Amino acid sequence: MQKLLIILIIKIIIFAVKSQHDNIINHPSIWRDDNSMKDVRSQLEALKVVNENLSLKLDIYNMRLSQEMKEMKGLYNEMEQQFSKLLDLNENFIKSAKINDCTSSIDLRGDFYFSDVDCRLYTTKMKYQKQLPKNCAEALQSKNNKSGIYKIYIPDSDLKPFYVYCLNDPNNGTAWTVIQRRQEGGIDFSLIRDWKTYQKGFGNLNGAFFIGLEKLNAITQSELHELWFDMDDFEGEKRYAKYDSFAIGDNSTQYDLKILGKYSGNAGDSFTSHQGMKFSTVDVDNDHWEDNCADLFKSGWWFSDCYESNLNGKYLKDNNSGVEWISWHEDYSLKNVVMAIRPIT
Ligand SMILES: [Ca+2]
Repeated sequence: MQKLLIILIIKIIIFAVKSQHDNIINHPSIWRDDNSMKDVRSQLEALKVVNENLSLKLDIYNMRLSQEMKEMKGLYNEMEQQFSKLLDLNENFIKSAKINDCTSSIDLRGDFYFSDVDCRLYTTKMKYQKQLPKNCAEALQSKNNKSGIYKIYIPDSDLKPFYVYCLNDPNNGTAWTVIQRRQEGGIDFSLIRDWKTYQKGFGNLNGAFFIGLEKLNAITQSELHELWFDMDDFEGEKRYAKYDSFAIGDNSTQYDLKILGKYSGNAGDSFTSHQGMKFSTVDVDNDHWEDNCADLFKSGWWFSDCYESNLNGKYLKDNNSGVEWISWHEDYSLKNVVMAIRPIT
């Protein structure tokens, strides 16, 4: 009986172990889960590799993009420069071709860098300038010969239209353009005397002023002019000097007194000795003296060594070297001076 019980227990144990084994072998979900995990892992690994490759490619694309952006920026800058040059060339071309209307300009210019709007603005400006008088003779003809300030435009010059004081001729002749005036009060010439200031001009057209060497050159180069000095002293006497031709050079020759014709008048000739001299200022010494005449006399003039006339000198009321015309008054500063020019008719 005891033996039989032992056999029964053993059989129960064998049955239990066998059942457990069959349970493991015959349960498919455990195997599938394990295989899925493996699949997921391998797919993850594959994705990692793909991701790394994509990241590498992205870096390469970014590098190329950055390089191309740099090149494009360089090209863009170069294009801007070329475009700016084209505009300048076009402006010069329009000027040199003397184009008067947009139709002819479009025919001549090519049509890719100068718009019709630009052309119309340009030609409108040119038409406006051409309507302006070219000198005081023309200006006063249209204003019943009334002296005063007028805007003029000198054709074919580089100067924009500018204002001048036009003076009616006392003998009913051609009007004069005043280029310099000295009188009591107004701007102090002795404080304003460097080269650039004399180039540009200074003072008040209704009072004391100097027209400026650039404008004086442009006017006297446009037509042959004559020159008139009209002067008063403090004793109430009036005298004049005239020269039948007058022109000065440009900046390249330091505005030299290039042309000066025959003298006439009652003040004496105190300007011919300056003929051929370059203009001098305190900062540009073109005179023939070992020191600087312009600095000594606080003036800008066609000094030689130093002067027979110095009408841009200091305004003084005593007998001294100031606004001076030696052939009339030596060591004497004049009260009023007008320098004026007009085209020779
Ligand atoms: Ca000198």
